[in-house]
Amino acid sequence: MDQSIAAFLKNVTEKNFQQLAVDFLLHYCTLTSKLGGTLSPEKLTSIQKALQEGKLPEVVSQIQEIITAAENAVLEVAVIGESGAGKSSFINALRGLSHEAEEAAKVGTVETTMHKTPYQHPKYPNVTFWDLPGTGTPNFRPETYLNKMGFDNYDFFIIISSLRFSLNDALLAQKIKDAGKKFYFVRTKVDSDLYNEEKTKPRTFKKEKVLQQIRDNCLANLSDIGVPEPRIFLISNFDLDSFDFPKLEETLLRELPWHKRHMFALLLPSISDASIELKRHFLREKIWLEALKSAAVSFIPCMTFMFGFDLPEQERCMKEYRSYFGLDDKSIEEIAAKLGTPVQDIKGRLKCSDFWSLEKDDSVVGKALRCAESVSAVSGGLQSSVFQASKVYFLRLSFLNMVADDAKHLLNKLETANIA
Ligand SMILES: Nc1nc2c(ncn2[C@@H]2O[C@H](COP(=O)(O)OP(=O)(O)O)[C@@H](O)[C@H]2O)c(=O)[nH]1
Ligand SMILES: [Mg+2]
Repeated sequence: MDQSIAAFLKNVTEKNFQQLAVDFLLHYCTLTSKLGGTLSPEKLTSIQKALQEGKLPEVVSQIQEIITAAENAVLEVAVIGESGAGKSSFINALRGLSHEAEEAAKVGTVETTMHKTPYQHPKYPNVTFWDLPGTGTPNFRPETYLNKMGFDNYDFFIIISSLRFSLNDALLAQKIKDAGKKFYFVRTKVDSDLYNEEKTKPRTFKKEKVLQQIRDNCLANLSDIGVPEPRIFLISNFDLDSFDFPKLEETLLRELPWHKRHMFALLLPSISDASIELKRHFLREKIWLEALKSAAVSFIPCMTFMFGFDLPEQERCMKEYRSYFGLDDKSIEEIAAKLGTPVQDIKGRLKCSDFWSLEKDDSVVGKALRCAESVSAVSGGLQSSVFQASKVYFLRLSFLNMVADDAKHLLNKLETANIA
């Protein structure tokens, strides 16, 4: 049973608002990952204050505002680099697409234009990656480039190179900085560098040493061209989980505005236990905030409403979670093809893929309902709105945990087969 919701209901019933505010903050901190969640420190304080004063309608409206902003967040990412640097590959990786997928950006095509090309995320239409032409094109003018590219629209800039960064990259970075926006240098193809080094110096080859050399060279290169403290991430588009990609993800997440973090966490490809856990954290936070809101609503006279979470809605919810973690039917088909295994074999190993047999499983749905009953009993009997809210909470939570555990299980299988 989730103590936090039961404690919330008990404290509201007993009008123990001081305790309510303390519990809220304590529980929120245990709920979110070390990278924080969707609530800014200011929002946390302001919800806490409303709880302390027993202003439940205000709590409801604040939480609703946060959820709406997180769900509707728009993310526009600019990716700049020369033709061949690995922009298309990087964009496809972030969109969770293989190069052969129909919607994938074409890899290995030589660009000569000065146009920008948008690539929408296949699952999150509010997220767009923009492939921007490199700064090495003959027509490049740092003064006009950013205006031409619609500078203001981007949340941040990724400047990509597979070799050295140019003076024009440095000028661009300065302009981005002057405008108060964030940029990150990404050095691609480190897998190739390692491969080449190992081939040419098999006796003395040391992976860490080569990576350090690449890093030092990039830093020296950027410092030479006037970027004082650059942040540089070494990656391989063929092996995202290795090298600095996880660090890049963390850094971007930390530096995004609070309301955009939920969307960003969802779009990250489920390529490591860490990214799966991060998604679990953000989704758990949302489920909890929604439960808190519903619990608060049920104590506001005239505001109580019945909301259903019937079977079709539960099925939809499960489908949504499967999609977030890359366990939707289409993704499973792709994984099956990679593993050379029939789709049914993979589905048979995933608890989340058969919603209807899950419905009959007492350890899932029955357990959630029993939890909901015991929680709502705390507030002085089975008030139907409280029971409904608790039911939604426990069901969603158990669906989420099931899907996240399945995603980890499948990842482990892919890693064992060495094709993650
Ligand atoms: N070894 C290796 N090759 C890469 C990497 N990223 C891209 N490539 C290859 O580099 C070539 C150019 O990549 P592409 O994504 O089309 O670059 P773009 O022109 O900047 O869009 C293609 O053959 C890619 O397969 C990487 O991280 N490692
Ligand atoms: Mg390209």
